[in-house]
Amino acid sequence: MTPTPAPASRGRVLGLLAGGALGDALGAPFEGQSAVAAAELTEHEKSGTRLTHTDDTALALVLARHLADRRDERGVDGDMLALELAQAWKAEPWRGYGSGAQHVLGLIEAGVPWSRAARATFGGQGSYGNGAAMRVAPVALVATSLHHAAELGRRSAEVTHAHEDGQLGAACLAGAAYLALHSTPGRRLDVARLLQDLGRVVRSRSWHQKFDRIGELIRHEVAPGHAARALGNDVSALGSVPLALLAFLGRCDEAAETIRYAVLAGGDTDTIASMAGALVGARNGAAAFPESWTSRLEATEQLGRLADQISTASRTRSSGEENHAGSDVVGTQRGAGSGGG
Ligand code: R7I
Ligand code: MG
Ligand code: MG
Repeated sequence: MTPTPAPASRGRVLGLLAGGALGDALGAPFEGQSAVAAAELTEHEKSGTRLTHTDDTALALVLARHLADRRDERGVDGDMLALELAQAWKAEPWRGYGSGAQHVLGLIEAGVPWSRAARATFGGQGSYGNGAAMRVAPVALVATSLHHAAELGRRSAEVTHAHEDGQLGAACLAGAAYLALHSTPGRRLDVARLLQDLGRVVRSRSWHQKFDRIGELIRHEVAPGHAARALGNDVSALGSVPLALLAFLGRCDEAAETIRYAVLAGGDTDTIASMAGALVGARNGAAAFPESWTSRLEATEQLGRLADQISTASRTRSSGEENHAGSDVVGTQRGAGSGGG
């Protein structure tokens, strides 16, 4: 059994949270644009305006707070989380929520159990959108193993995203955030190994095919537009989480460049850059981002308080803990083990 890793430093906890918020805010003006010109992004970076976040960060903050408040349980309470997500939407419905998400959260807010609400969209199959993946990274901060991270990711996802791919996207990003958080900055990241590890917790042929493609694209150092065409850059989980992984894995020690790459790939820019930003922030810490960005973040104070709360709790608890590894398998066995490609 893998021992529980040492708790992440406050800088890396904050890096994960702030990286997500930065990617979201820097990508937001371009969401839905098929391509983004470097000059447009530079202009937004230099504008000096406040970096306002969207639904991605609003809901990641809810999940982070949920985990921080329940630090003794180290888990997700589905009923409570569903309600907290719905309340955040109700308080700020203008943050750019997806149409399915608004419907599901509205039902939950009205008292419908999440298990029914999450199936009330898209012909009863539920959403395969990236809305569960975009908020999931904070689970890595309390997870005790890769499997635990993926399982917490899936459980945090199911309250709004009934579709398997919506849940696998969250499990995948949660697992990647866990591996990023416990990687050694400055030391070469073994991309093939990381993708293989993710393949063990995200057991689906279509996801394995994407992991194989990410490996190839990184070897060829492809440009953002090329990566978007090869992996997708849309609002589906399967069409966006892989691109966020690529943005991170291709330049995992360059915090700002990871976010820029994700935004320049176009499409669901706020979400893809947010997911990539959380990964690169988890590896390199908040100080790796330009001060000219972090000083303009809308949620700076909330993020700082959460980072304090989470890192203090994990330090206090760290010694002599058991490994809380969850289920070994996330998702169905459909195509599992094929290696895809
Ligand atoms: O998943 P979700 O919260 O979306 C997140 C996205 C991010 O880009 C945010 O920045 C925000 O802009 O929204 O919200 P959903 O509405 O569940 O899913 C997003 C979109 O994916 C939907 O509006 C649909 O267009 C599409 N979609 C589906 N289409 C057909 N069939 C999701 N699931 C389905 C489906 O099953
Ligand atoms: Mg958004
Ligand atoms: Mg988006």
